Amino acid sequence: ACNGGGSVETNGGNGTMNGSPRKRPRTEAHSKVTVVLGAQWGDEGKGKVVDMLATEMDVVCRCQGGNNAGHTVVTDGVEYDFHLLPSGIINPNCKSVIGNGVVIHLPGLFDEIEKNEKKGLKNWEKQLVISDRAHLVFDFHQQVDGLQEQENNQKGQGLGTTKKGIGPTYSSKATRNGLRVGDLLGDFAHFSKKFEQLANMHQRMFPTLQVDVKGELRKYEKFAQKIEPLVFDTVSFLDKSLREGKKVLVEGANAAMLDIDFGTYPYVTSSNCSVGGVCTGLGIAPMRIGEVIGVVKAYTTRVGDGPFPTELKDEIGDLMQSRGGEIGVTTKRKRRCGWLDVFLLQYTNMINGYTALCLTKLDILDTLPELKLAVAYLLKGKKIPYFPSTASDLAKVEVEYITMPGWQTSTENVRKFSDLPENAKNYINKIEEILNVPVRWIGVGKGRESIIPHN
Ligand code: 2SA
Ligand code: GDP
Ligand code: MG
Repeated sequence: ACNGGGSVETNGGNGTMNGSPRKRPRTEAHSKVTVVLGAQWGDEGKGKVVDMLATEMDVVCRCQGGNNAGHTVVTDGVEYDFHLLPSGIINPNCKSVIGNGVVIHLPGLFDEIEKNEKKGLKNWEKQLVISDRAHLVFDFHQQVDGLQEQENNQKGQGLGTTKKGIGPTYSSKATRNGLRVGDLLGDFAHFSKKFEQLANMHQRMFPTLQVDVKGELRKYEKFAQKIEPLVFDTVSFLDKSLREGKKVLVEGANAAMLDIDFGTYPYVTSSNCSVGGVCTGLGIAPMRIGEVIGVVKAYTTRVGDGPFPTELKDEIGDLMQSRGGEIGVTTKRKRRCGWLDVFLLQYTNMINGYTALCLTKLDILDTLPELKLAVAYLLKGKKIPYFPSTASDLAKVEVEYITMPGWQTSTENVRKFSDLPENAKNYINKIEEILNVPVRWIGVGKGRESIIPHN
């Protein structure tokens, strides 16, 4: 599938260096990649936005995270939840790439496929492409995730992970003893030896951990056969696709505030969920990134532990939680809710450079008489010109809000921006104005059809 060469050509004697023709890079009509990223703490509705855009795409890719993610897509009345599968998979014309930056739990992947086949997913074998460089999540990584959480909880320091083995697998990757898809498809004796060593290492760290090495290896021998036809070098696959002018979409998982570097460390996931993760998680050069669409929920939610300055622990927070159906797609935990934090969005915009925003779940705010937008943080009574880097500072900030009147009218059936209530338009315009980024779409319901374009 590789089309590596051919990027330079002799430029017909135009300019010579030491008498020999100078070589100039050929300017090719490469397409640019469109990126969809979570701008808050996740669950902004990325799945819905990806599904909407996928109808015009040739390739949809995941670049980081694993089956901790839960992306909901509702089409023709059917609700799908995707965890490892890119949300483009239900679009029959799209190739779906799981890139090198993703961590894959193969039992979870096949369960997910089976579950979605029952809902009508077809022909996934023809669409799914898996990177040979992606790391494998083993059951023991998931068990270790649970044991670490248990230990941390005893110290009152739990992170509230999804227990999907994400942290332990990225740890194995960073300590260079992880196993990749390519290792599974290579010499199985070598894979078996490395697997046993990795399992033993974790058993030394967690003496209560039980691993049936032989049983696991028997399962993985079967998985190797099952995935073999799906595995490719996705770097050259994507390079070729872009050179051919194909439309490529990248679906970010988790979100900027869960980014291992820029999020609310240590209450973060273990990958780069901001724009840099697109380049490293797929092998895509920065110059190939075009649109970066930030998905913003019209209020803020967070699932898991960690500071949350605009959190509402009152009846308004409860209303957002229940009207918004704010329950984790992977773990079924209740999501914490609060006012929209525009100061936080300014920070994630610095990192991701959004070219446009999609503001989702506006309909959830329909009943509120007034709304607040967080516009600044104060520490020791002074406004701070940066986003705090430590969880302890973030837990201490005082939030400055502006208050806006609500619209108290249903927006569920609105399909044109001009038909939105004036106060809803004002709310959207205020967000655009502070961030200086256009809100290109507004979500007023779960389905593909309930997105209002705003040009
Ligand atoms: P992990 O499991 O190591 O990645 O957990 C670390 C933190 O990252 C948070 N996290 C998430 N936050 C929002 N949505 C996620 N996906 C699921 C969903 C979550 C669920 O779509 O609802 O079902 O609970 C997700 N995945 C990870 C996590 O809560 C920790 O705070
Ligand atoms: P993701 O992780 O960013 O893909 O988001 P999730 O799927 O975890 O959570 C978003 C939830 O909100 C899902 O249940 C969606 O079906 C739902 N949703 C998305 N957009 C809208 C919207 O505009 N209005 C309403 N009411 N629900 C929405
Ligand atoms: Mg989600």
